Amino acid sequence: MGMGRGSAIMVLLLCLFVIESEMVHAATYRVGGAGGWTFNTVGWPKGKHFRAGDRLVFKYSPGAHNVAVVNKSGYAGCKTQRGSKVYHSGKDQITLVRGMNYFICSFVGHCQFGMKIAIYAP
Ligand SMILES: *[C@@H]1O[C@H](CO)[C@@H](O)[C@H](O)[C@H]1NC(C)=O
Ligand SMILES: [Cu+2]
Repeated sequence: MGMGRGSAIMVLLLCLFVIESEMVHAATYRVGGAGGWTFNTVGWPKGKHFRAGDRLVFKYSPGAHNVAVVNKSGYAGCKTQRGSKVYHSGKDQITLVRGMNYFICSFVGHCQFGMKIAIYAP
């Protein structure tokens, strides 16, 4: 008893639909908008609806800033933890993981001047 040609096509279409809807959800954001990754970016995520798999692009002058991936306490206390992943190319692309994502600039004082973002990605 085999599948009819019609059902095979239906299954194929369903697969394509599932793959495509996952791709459609992945968006790319330039952190900080036109100004890029700089001071007072802390409010930038507000009002945006991120999803796990979305990509953030951090644009800044390399050497002047960086991007450190930290946890909640690192974010709150502006501390880059030992073992944190630190990006410094000036054009860093980071994919959001499910849950909370915290990023700070680890140059002295920058995080305190709002160079930090916290993003929830369901
Ligand atoms: C964050 O990371 C530090 C260093 O690894 C750890 O001591 C601390 O418990 C972590 N905090 C949270 C809220 O996960
Ligand atoms: Cu900085």
